[in-house]
Amino acid sequence: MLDLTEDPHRRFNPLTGEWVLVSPHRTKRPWQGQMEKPARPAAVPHDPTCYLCPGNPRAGGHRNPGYTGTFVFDNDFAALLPASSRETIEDSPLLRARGETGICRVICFSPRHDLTLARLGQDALEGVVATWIGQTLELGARPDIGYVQLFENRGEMMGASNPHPHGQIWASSTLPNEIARELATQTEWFAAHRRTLLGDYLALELKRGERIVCSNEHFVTVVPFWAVWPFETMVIPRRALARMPELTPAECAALGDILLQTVTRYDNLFEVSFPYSMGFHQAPTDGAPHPEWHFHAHFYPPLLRSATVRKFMVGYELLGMPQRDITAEAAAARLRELPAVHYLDRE
Ligand code: H2U
Ligand code: ZN
Repeated sequence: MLDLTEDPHRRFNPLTGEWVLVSPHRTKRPWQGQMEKPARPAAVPHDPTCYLCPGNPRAGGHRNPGYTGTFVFDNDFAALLPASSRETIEDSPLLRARGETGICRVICFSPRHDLTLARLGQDALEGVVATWIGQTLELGARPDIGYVQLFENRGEMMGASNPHPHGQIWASSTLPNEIARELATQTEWFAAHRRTLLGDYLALELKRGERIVCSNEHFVTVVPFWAVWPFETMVIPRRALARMPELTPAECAALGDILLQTVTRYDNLFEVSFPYSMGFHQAPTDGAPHPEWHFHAHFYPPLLRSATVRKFMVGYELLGMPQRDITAEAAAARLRELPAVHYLDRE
């Protein structure tokens, strides 16, 4: 009998169509490799050398206004440009290239240099949600934008360049790989069942409970059955909706709340500013309704067993397939049992 808590096995990710190798018996191996230095939140509310703080200069001669809520600007080092060539070059079927256009922006979540999403407070978080919605509407309405990716890189370990609370938007004319994959799998599921893939998945998770981290009236955070990163989670709305602007006011508030609950637990896990890449997956902004698409967020955090030992995607994972040691159920149980109050706000 296969024991998912002990025996090596594969788990299937129905959103990407890929498998992950799970090796639960390996969690006890010793670590003599690189140790990360634990991330501490910035100490000062305003840093005169920070290019995201209000009133400070940025690259390229721009200066930030004295903003008080969120602040969005065009990335001074944009990876995509709105007016570049969209030409196709296919001299050979083995040498194919296409020009890609788009718009990249930076969102400051708060004027406060020393805060993170976990400590912004509910009102400010709802302001961030409103900004994400506004940007999705504005960029998604453009005929040259087919998809709006909202994301946050947090912590040096994930490549964030600055501790000031901020996220990015990359809006592209074509669909990124992950979105193309999720579109295909969700379309296929909807065609077969007339319900969304993630709606059916969430119903299963709610029945079993073992991978649920936290929830509220409108959202649930789970460690997905097929998680690759040790403490990977997904935030899934109970109602199937395709894009962020379809959230009702009550759902917007609930999204702020579930993000707060989720990142607070992350920070409490090792009592550090927990690094991750997170982002929202919404339907393409092609004007179609996309009833198959179930809006959701992914959190991909790299930390493994302490604030100083991280997971690397190397070796077999690069050459074969992703692998994890701690099971999704064990990771969910640890996150679920953590206090809901941030460790820095505890007496
Ligand atoms: P990350 O911390 O996730 O790298 O995001 C910061 C972004 O800010 C990064 O994409 C941009 C970088 O290009 N940036 C500016 O647009 N202007 C600046 O003056 C510095 C950084
Ligand atoms: Zn700052």
